[in-house]
Amino acid sequence: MVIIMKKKAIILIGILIISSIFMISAGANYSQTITQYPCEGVVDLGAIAAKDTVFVFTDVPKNPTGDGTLTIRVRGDYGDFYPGYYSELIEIIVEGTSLGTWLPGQDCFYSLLTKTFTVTQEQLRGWAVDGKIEVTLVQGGSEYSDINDIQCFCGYGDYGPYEDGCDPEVCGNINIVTLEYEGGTKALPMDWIMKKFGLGNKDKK
Ligand SMILES: [Ca+2]
Ligand SMILES: [Ca+2]
Ligand SMILES: [Ca+2]
Repeated sequence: MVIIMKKKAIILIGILIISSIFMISAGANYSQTITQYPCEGVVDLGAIAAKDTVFVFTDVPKNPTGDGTLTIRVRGDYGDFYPGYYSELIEIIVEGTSLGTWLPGQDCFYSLLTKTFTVTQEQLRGWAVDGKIEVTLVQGGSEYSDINDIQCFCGYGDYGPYEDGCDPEVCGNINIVTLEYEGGTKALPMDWIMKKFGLGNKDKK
């Protein structure tokens, strides 16, 4: 009887150690920032030519432990929106789901303009199934593609220098996205633990 009790105690300690290892990995923080240039390769900076930017976040935790944030920082021709006439909105689309549109509200602003979206634990879990989360910034907004008016003139040499002395050719038209959330890459393998330690079928013969 004493031997059996000892064995059970060892098993319990084993489960606790395994659990805590998984709990630690589950609490890891994911934070990655990706920068894209919507006017890269554009020659006529006055033309309506800014391209949609795509951000692929890799090695994302598949088991978010809570909600997360998606932070968008931009500089460019993002000052105005006039329904029916012109749109300098940005639409934020994650894996086919639109988080909405944002009007940064300034053309060629000295500092980066910032907007933070909350993304839910459930959304993150769905998006992260394949280990990566893809974000697209649609220039002008998909609903307003006919009146998209985002140009690339903030890259002209007579603008800037921008914040931190950055050259307009580099920083004039810029999209930066940061994804942050807490999560683990693995789930606690309860089935394996139950089977390994012969727990959970006490009533069965
Ligand atoms: Ca403008
Ligand atoms: Ca995905
Ligand atoms: Ca414009």
